[in-house]
Formats: sequence, structure tokens, C-alpha cells
Amino acid sequence: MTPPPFSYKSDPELNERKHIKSALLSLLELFGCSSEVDSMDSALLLTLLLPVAVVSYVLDLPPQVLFKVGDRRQLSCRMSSCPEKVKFAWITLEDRPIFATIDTQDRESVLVFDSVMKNHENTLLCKAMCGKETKQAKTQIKTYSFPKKPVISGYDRLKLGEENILRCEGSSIHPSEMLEVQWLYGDTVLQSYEGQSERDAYSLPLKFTPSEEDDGKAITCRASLRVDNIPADEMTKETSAPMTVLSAPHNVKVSGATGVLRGSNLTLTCEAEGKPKPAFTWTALKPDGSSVEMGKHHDLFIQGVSLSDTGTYQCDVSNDLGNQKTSVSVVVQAPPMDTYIAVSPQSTPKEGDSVNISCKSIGVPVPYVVLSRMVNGVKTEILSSEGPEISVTIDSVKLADSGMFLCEAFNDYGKQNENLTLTVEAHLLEVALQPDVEVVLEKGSSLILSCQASGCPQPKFSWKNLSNMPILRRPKTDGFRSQLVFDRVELEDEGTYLCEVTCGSIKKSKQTEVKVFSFPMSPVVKNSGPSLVGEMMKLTCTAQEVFPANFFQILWMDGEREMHSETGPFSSGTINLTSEYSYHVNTTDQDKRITCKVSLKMHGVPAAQAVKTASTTLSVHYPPRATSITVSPLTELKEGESVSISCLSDSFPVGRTVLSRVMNGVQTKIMTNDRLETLYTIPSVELEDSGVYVCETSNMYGSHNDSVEITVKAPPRNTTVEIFPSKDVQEGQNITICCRSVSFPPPMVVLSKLDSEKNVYSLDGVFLLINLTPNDTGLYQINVTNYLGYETEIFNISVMEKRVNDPLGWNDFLIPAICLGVAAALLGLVVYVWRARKKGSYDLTKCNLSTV
Ligand SMILES: *[C@@H]1O[C@H](CO)[C@@H](O)[C@H](O)[C@H]1NC(C)=O
Ligand SMILES: *[C@@H]1O[C@H](CO)[C@@H](O)[C@H](O)[C@H]1NC(C)=O
Ligand SMILES: *[C@@H]1O[C@H](CO)[C@@H](O)[C@H](O)[C@H]1NC(C)=O
Ligand SMILES: *[C@@H]1O[C@H](CO)[C@@H](O)[C@H](O)[C@H]1NC(C)=O
Ligand SMILES: *[C@H]1O[C@H](CO)[C@@H](O)[C@H](O)[C@H]1NC(C)=O
Ligand SMILES: CC(=O)N[C@H]1CO[C@H](CO)[C@@H](O)[C@@H]1O
Ligand SMILES: CC(=O)N[C@H]1CO[C@H](CO)[C@@H](O)[C@@H]1O
Repeated sequence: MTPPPFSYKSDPELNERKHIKSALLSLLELFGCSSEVDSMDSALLLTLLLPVAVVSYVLDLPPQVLFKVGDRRQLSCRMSSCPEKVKFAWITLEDRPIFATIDTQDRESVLVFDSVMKNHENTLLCKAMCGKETKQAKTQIKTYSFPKKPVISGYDRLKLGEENILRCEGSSIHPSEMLEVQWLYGDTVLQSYEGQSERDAYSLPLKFTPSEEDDGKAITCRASLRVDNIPADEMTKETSAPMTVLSAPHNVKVSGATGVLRGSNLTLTCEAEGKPKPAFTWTALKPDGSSVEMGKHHDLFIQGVSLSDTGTYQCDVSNDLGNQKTSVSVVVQAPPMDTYIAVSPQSTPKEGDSVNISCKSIGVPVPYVVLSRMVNGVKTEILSSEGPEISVTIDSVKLADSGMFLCEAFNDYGKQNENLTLTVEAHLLEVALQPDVEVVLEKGSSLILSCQASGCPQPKFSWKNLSNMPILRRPKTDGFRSQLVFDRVELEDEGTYLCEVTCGSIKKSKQTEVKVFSFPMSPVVKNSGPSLVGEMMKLTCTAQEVFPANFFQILWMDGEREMHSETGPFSSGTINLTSEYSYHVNTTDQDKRITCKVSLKMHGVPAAQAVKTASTTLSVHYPPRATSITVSPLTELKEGESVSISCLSDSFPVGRTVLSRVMNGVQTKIMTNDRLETLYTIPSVELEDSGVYVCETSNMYGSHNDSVEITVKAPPRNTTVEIFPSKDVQEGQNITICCRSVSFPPPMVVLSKLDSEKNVYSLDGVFLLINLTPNDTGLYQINVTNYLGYETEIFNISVMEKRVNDPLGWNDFLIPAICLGVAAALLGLVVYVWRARKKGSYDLTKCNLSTV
């Protein structure tokens, strides 16, 4: 036995083979073939070239096995005849590993394929050594894979009449070139396919345009793997399925009666073909374009149809493939119904209204209507028409149109009547006039007489006076109101105004009396002249432009006391109403307030306008009176004392007061004053302030005075003695001694010869010494005295002797004594003379004269 050229090993074997291959290559080159060797399977070459050993023992190994992919299979190489333990070796003759586990026993080696795969296909050599003897056997492993029935698709949604594609698919086929696939319809092969190597999956399309008969028929796909030794039941696999042919709805038909009587039932049935089974929808199509779904069954059922059910009904049939619709018109027939008679705008119209009597009915077919009037049970047709509606208009309805109206409606299915009672009423006219009854208003104010009519749609207004004559003034009339507008009411507008409204057969009126008064301003009081005490004063009160004068009263009032009242005369227009009031003026009336109150005693005159007053305050005039002069503190004063003289008087208007002093008939103004009271003060009186003081107050009406005498007293002073012709005289001459002194009361002047006891008194201070003798020579003294005091003067007289004459005795002095007596009577004047002389030149003769 030849030892095996190489032992079995899985991998090192590859090296071994390369050696062999190179050896073979060199061998083949000798035969002139080189490059082909490379592409040849070296294992196959080896098989061909290896020498076959002589075998004494039998080696059990099937020359060929067929495995199904996925199965668990074993391949056993056995040498049962060997008495000892056999050495096994597996050699792959193809360029691929064995991919199996080897389980070697004493005389058997088993290749275990846990799960047969396509690449287990191989050609193997099993070498066995029994002792020195080697035996080998070759086996070929073939595999096949044909695991599932073909899968067909597209058969269950075939569209009728269209080209559909069905598909038959399979996979994991081995050896794929052995595959044959066929589409079968019954026994007819529609399409077939031959497998190709290296394509273990197939997908065989079938173009098929079904007709309605194909629905439900089976279609088959058959696949066969034509490999030898494959079990018969695995060689062919086929799948059959019934075809489903789909179609959009078609042949839609509606059945049922389309003319039905109102109240009966309507049944419509809709039928259609199509797959899948179509759905039905019933829809009512309304005249306005809207639609209402009525149901989802192929039957449409309406119980008790009404007129509104008349119309078009549409059956919609649809399935996934499309839809179809068909419609049918249904007419609901009815006898006349809802017959209706009405009067518009209202059921009880007023006389003169326009009324519309309408009559209508509903029915199918359209009924015709007749409108009639029933008078005493007799029917009189007014109007008829071929339509369902008629109307009659009465433009101005009369009371006589009241009564019953009948509306009759007819069609093929019946008749219906309705009636109506028309009642025409007279208008409830009401007239209102504003202002109502009477209006009293002032001349010149505005007035609107507004006459309102109610309860009448078209009142007719007319304005009249009491004589039923139309008023000339144009009224403003507007629908239900008529107005007489007076922008300025005049006296002529007085009167009664009547608003008369006519409405159909009704006539009503209202009246109002317009009274106008005029009392535009307050009265005016005037005084006729100055109101002199004791005289009559005349006051006049005039109310201007008054009307009606006989309603006016003029009342004279002294404060609150009513003195005199007068009522105006009747007059046709406005007059100036005057009242006179005479009054005996008294001084107590000074500042008295006399009021003239004019009242309009007319009903309806607003209180504020009815009374107006005017007043005057009396100013009473009188001449001065009660004039008095007063001296303070005394009227007899001593020179140098102070004295005040005041005058008081009363007069109106206040007069002028003059204070003057009167002395010797000569008046001297001291002061004037325009007030009732005058005060004059002499701070230090002098003798010449003596006199009669007169206060005289005068105004335009007269004067009044009062006087007082003021006496200023003073002791003698500034005594001067003058001797005429001289102190020195001849015997038998006369001497006049003038003695002057200032004093009051007038002094007593005493002349005395100092060396004698005799005194001569003189009141005027003039002494006449007659027929002097020398014995008369001597000192003489003048003693001027009054009760306030005295003053003396001493002088010398010298008488020169001329001849012897009868001496002049003291009897000669008798004359001065007489003189003094006279002087005493003229006391006041003496002083005055003396003062005058003092001012002027001394006049000897006057001194002499004064002695007379
Ligand atoms: C009368 O009334 C009917 C129904 O209201 C109306 O159709 C018709 O026009 C009216 N006729 C007149 C003249 O107003
Ligand atoms: C009514 O008016 C007429 C003239 O319009 C007149 O003559 C008549 O006197 C008036 N009557 C009265 C009562 O005013
Ligand atoms: C009333 O008096 C006014 C003012 O003195 C005078 O203008 C007017 O004319 C008089 N009216 C009458 C009616 O005498
Ligand atoms: C002057 O007269 C008065 C009164 O008669 C007397 O009182 C007074 O003494 C007289 N004076 C002289 C100086 O005689
Ligand atoms: C009176 O006498 C005084 C002085 O005794 C003198 O001032 C005055 O002027 C005299 N008056 C008269 C009127 O002679
Ligand atoms: C001289 C002289 O004139 N003698 C008179 C004086 O007064 C007496 C009386 O008046 C006269 O008779 C004298 O003649
Ligand atoms: C005339 C006169 O009487 N003469 C007398 C004057 O005085 C002497 C004396 O006293 C007398 O004698 C004078 O007779």
C-alpha cells in the first residue's frame, strides 16, 4: 500500500497543495499548455492525476449525497472490515473548506453538518488507513434550497378593465438555474420563467386586464426546482388565490313613485353595482341651492309627506373607486289648504283708510281662488283668479263697506273656504288747543296758538272767529298740528280763536280767547311845583301806554296809608293814564314818601306784571322862622371880657344868615353864613363892641330876625380937659371947660375949685365959667367918675383984674348944671360924639354948642 501522499489537515493542507500544484505546472508546461492550468481547479486535477490504490478492505462512502439547505445531516465514511482502529482523513477536492465537524470512531468517520448551507457543496475524499493499507473513496455533496411556496400579490384588488400587474415571488432558491416558474389561469399557462444561476430570488410579474367574469376565479403561480433525486413533494410548490375584481359604482337606478299625496308615505329605492359594495346617500336638493342629507340606506322613506317635501332627491352611490349619482323629482300633491283671507293694514280700519283685502291658498296643483262679498246671505263675486292669491284695494273705505268677505280656493283634490268680517270704524278725533280757554298776554309779546288733532290720519284744520268767519292770518299747518303764530301781539289781535278740525264725517273744534294788555313801564310821578307850607301841592302820576285802561287802578299812598284811588276810563286803545293828587302842605310833611301804585286788575295777568309803582319824597319849603340870637355869657360886659354870639334859624331851603351890629342907626355886617347856625365870638370886648346885634336869616320865601343888645362898660380914662379960649383970661370973660373922657356908663364930671368947697357937676363934661373975676383964679379939679371908677385932672385958671365989677358968684355955674341934665338924657350919644370927635378934628363950636 502506498502511504498517503499527504495527511489530512485542514490548513497546512493548503501549503501541500501548492507544492503539488507547482509540480503539476512544470509537468504541464512540458505538454505546451501553461496558463490554462492556473484557472483550472487544482483539486480536480489532483483527482484526475492521483493514482488509485489497491484496496483490500471495503471503504463505505456514498459517492453522492443531496442535502437540503437547513437540515442537519451526517456523512459517514466507514471501514467496517478493518480489525483495528482505522485512521481517517478527509480531503476536499474543491477550493473550499469542508465546514463540518468530524466525529471519528474506530472504524468510522462522520462529517456532521449541523445546518446544511449552500457552500457545503463539495467533492470530498475520505482516506482510511487500516494498518498499512490505505483506502480512499470520493463523494460529492450537492445541496438544494427551495424552502417556501411562491408568494403572489396583486390578485385581490384588480381594477376592472384596467391592466393590473400581479406578482409571484420567491427566494433562497438553489440551485437557481434549475428553477421554473409559471402563472397559471385554470390549466392555461399565462406566463413562465426559467431560473438563472446566481439569482436565488425571483419576481415574476403578470400583466392582466380582468373582466367581470374573472372575479372569484383562481390564479396560480407554480414554481418547480428541477434537481435529480429531490423528493417529489418538494420539487414543485404552488400558490393559488381567487382574484378580486374591483369596480366603481355603475348601473345606478332609482325606483319608486314620484307623485304622492300629502300625508302619504314616500319610498324611493336606489340600486347600483360596484365592488366593493357601494354606499348610498340620499340628499334632498332644496330650491335655494342648499341640500339636506336624508339617509344612508339605499331606501329613502318619508312618512306623511308635506308640501315642503316636494323637490329633487339625489341618490349618491360611492365606493373606493368612485361614485355615481342620479336624481329624481318628487311632487307632493295637496288639496287647497291654509286658505287665508286678511285685511291690511289693520282688521278694523278707520273711515277713509285705504284697505287691502287679500285672499290666498296653498295646494298642489296650484289652486284658483275667488273673493266674494256676502250681503244678506247673497254671495257676490268680487274677483277671481287662476293663481293662488288675489287682493282688492279699497282706497278710502266707507262705513258701508263693513260686512263679510269670503275667500274660496279649489283644485283637483278639493276646496277650502275662509271668511272675514270687516268692521269700518269712525275716527276718534280729538282736538286740543294750546293755550286753552283763555290767554292773557302783554302787547308785543309773541304767541303761538297750537291746535293738535289726534285720532285722525288726515285732519283738515280751519281757524275761525266767533262769527264763524275765517281768520285772515295764515296758519302753519303740518300734519296733525296747525299753529297761528303772532310774532308781536297787538290790541287788534284780541278776540276768540276757534280751531275746527274735520276728519271724514267727524268735525270738532276748540276755542280760546286772547286778551291783550299793555302796561309797558312803571308810572311816573311828577310834582307840579315847590311845595310851600300852607299851600296846595299837586302831584300827578302817569301810567303810560296802558290798556285796557278801565282795568287799571291808580292808588296814592302815604307810606302804608291809602290816600286816594282812581280807576281808568274805558278806551279802545292804549292811553296815558294820569291821576292827580292835591295836598295841603304842612311842615310835618317834610321827607314824606308818597307812592303811586298802579295795578292792572285783570284776571290772568301775571302778578309780576300786574303792579308797578313809583314814589316821590316830599320836600316842603318855608320861609325862615324861629330865628333867635343868644349871647353868652352875658349881655353886659366889662371891657376885656370874652363873649359869644350865636344865631339859630329854621328855613327850607336853608337861607343865608347875616349877623350885624346896629349902632346909632348904622348897621355893620359882621358875618354871613349859609347855615342854620351861626356862631361869632369876641375874645376881648371893647367899648365900641357895644350895640344891638341883629341876626337876620333869609331865603327865597322871606326873612326873619332877632336882636340883642350888648353893653360894654369901662371906668373913665383918657380924660382930657380943654379950656377955651384960654386958661388966662381977663376979668369978666367967660371960660368954657371941655372935659372929655372915655367911659361907660357915662361918667359924672365934677368940677371943683380946690380951695373952695363948691363942686359943679356936669353930665356932658362941659363947664361954662361966666364973667370971671380974679377971685376965680386958682387950681381946679375935674373928677370924672362912674360906678366903675374915676379919673381926675387938675388945671389952673388965672383971671386978670380989669376993673371992678360985680364978682361972679357960684350962681353963675347954674347953666352947666342944666347942661348936665340934658347930657344925662343923651348918655349913649355922648360917648359916641366923643369917639367921633376923637377921630375927627376938634370943633370948638361944637363943644360950645353942646353946652346949650
Ligand atoms: C294687498 O295685500 C297683499 C298681501 O299682503 C299684497 O300682496 C298686495 O300687494 C297688496 N295690495 C296692495 C294694493 O297694497
Ligand atoms: C270775524 O271776522 C270778520 C271778518 O273777518 C269780522 O267782520 C267779524 O266782525 C269778526 N267777528 C268777531 C266776533 O270778531
Ligand atoms: C303818552 O306819553 C308819551 C310820553 O310823554 C307820549 O310820547 C305819547 O304820545 C303819549 N301817548 C298818548 C296816547 O297820549
Ligand atoms: C372924686 O369924686 C368921687 C365921688 O364923688 C370921690 O370919691 C373922690 O374922692 C373925688 N376925688 C378927689 C381927688 O376929690
Ligand atoms: C387914652 O390914654 C392912653 C394912655 O393912658 C392912650 O394910649 C390912648 O391913646 C388914649 N386914648 C384916647 C382916645 O385919647
Ligand atoms: C365978655 C362976654 O362975652 N361976656 C358975656 C358972658 O356971658 C354972659 C351970659 O351969657 C353974657 O351976657 C356976656 O356978655
Ligand atoms: C368983687 C369981690 O367980691 N371982691 C372981693 C374979693 O375978695 C376980697 C377979700 O376977700 C374982698 O374984699 C372983695 O370984696
